[in-house]
Amino acid sequence: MESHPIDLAKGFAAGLLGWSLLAGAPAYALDFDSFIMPDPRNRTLRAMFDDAAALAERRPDMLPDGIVVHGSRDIAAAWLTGPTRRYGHGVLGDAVEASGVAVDMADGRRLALTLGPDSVFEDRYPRLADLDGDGRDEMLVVRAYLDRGAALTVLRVGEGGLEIAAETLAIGTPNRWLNPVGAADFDGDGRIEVALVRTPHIGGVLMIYRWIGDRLELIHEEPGFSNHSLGSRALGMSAILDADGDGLPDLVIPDQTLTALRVMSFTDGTLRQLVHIQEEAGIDSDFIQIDLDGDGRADLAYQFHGGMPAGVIFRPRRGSGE
Ligand SMILES: [Ca+2]
Ligand SMILES: [Ca+2]
Ligand SMILES: [Ca+2]
Ligand SMILES: [Ca+2]
Repeated sequence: MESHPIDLAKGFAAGLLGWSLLAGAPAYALDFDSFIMPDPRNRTLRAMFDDAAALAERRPDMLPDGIVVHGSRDIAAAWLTGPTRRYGHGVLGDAVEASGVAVDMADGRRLALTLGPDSVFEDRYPRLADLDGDGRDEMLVVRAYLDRGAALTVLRVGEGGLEIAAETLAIGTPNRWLNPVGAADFDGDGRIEVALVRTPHIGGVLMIYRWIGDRLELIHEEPGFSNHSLGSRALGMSAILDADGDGLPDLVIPDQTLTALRVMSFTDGTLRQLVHIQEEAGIDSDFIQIDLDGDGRADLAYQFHGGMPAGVIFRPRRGSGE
């Protein structure tokens, strides 16, 4: 606690809850504390939620509100390029979207890909992830077709440069969007799954996919989620972390009201809610993974509308499920 930048001693804890898995499953329990941060002026917190530093890093022909992401594998940096107004949807704060993506490779090459006129990247940044375990990064980017709405696209570095490797089916209707949650091996079978929320503003559905050939194949879907507030530039309103301590990554995603968190596991082809955390106001920021109680495991911080910071500390307890 002493080494922690946030003074939790003044915070108040609420919502302590025990939970046990169904009979026959390994017994893990998940407790949590959810609390308002004691001091909204806390500099460390403010710095975490302020994306001014991220926005200050620019590249040629970059999307105005785009962010440069940095990788540690073969892709050193990636960003969206070619601002265009050809898709007048504007759910991310303006109607300027990207028509391309560029990367700086670790070996010094700069590669780029430009979409045709029938689609844009309706996103702020590519997400780097090694989806097939070959040690090289792929990129997940939201692509919106002018005539059929959004799809999630996997880009990779091929022999001839950047290429589109796989894609979900598009939603099917113009001006329908999706927001990625991320990629992880949720069920521990050694293959990476990809999660997103389809139409987060109008009845969000959590969709889980696997990359098979040139497709992202849908393997599970469940309604009752949202991870974006209409018009907001915050796209990271969700998290992937091991909340219950069973060694498998879980999904933390707000419900449709954006006033509660749903902590979900996805194992054996089944999505289970580990816990539901009702908050005191609407959440309106990226989720920041930070170890709030100093136990070496990630917790979450976020902000309510108006900027009040809040947090959730996860407290997994092995073997206490019965
Ligand atoms: Ca890869
Ligand atoms: Ca898996
Ligand atoms: Ca877990
Ligand atoms: Ca912790």
